[in-house]
Amino acid sequence: MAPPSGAGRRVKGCQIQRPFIYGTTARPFGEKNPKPPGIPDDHTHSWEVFVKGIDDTDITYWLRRVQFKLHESIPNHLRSTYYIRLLLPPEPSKQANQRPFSPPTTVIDGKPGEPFVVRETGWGEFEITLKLYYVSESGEKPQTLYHHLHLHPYGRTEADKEAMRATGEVVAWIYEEQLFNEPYEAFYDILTSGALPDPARPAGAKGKGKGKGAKAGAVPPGQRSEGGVLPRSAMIPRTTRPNHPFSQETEQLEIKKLRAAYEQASELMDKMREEQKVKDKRLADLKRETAANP
Ligand code: SLL
Repeated sequence: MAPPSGAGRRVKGCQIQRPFIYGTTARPFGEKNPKPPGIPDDHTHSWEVFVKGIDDTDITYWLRRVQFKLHESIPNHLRSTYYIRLLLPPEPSKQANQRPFSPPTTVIDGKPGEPFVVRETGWGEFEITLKLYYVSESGEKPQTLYHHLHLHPYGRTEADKEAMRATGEVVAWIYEEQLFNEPYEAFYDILTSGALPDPARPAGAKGKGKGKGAKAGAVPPGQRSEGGVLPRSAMIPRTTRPNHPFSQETEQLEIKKLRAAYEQASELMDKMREEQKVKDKRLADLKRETAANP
């Protein structure tokens, strides 16, 4: 792809990685999730599909827009979500008992870190196509991801499904890492402009966080947030917290599981090798016997 104007050269031998999450969350309509007026009778669930930063950190400095392609049975099935911080005119008032209008393009106006999201209701599962558009400085072509919308509890075992059912939510989230290979210099500068304090959290109070003057939740510039993640960094949180399942802790658990599986496979292979040896010996004995007694 031609370099964006003014992007300059690429930073050779450099690879920058940024974690993010995408996926769907679905909730059946019922007592805990009452069906709003105007929603068609055959709709059984409310659901959302999203792309967001790990630990809800802002990713709009590298991701500009997400286009969600939904099932064609859904009105305006192509949805585009921009994240631009500007003031929007107030929403037109909704008429009672009418299906809410779903605009094809949404400009999110919220605090940094809010997800690129589409919220919908429906009755069926299908595959969603997510097209990620990067900031122009990156010179990157859009990337397409596919994600199955799960409305019904799933898992390898009945117990897994039951555990998911008990939460009242069907969560299908994927942890992903975006790699930027040899980024253009201008983009490299954006990516590495320094881990910034989260603007949503007030900067560090005087008195080094001690005493009455310390504001609750204050994060001095350049220091880690509670989850251990600095905006504009490649960090993942240290520990798992509610609604933040991807962390160093999860990673360690996965590594442990992989190690255990590897050891189990190695043991099985050793056992099979031993069995093979016995069989080879038996075969050689039989051949010898046959040769001796033709
Ligand atoms: C299925 N192959 O049969 C899938 C199709 C389509 C889901 C699922 C429509 C919602 C609306 C809706 O839920 N479509 O009317 O907006 O399961």
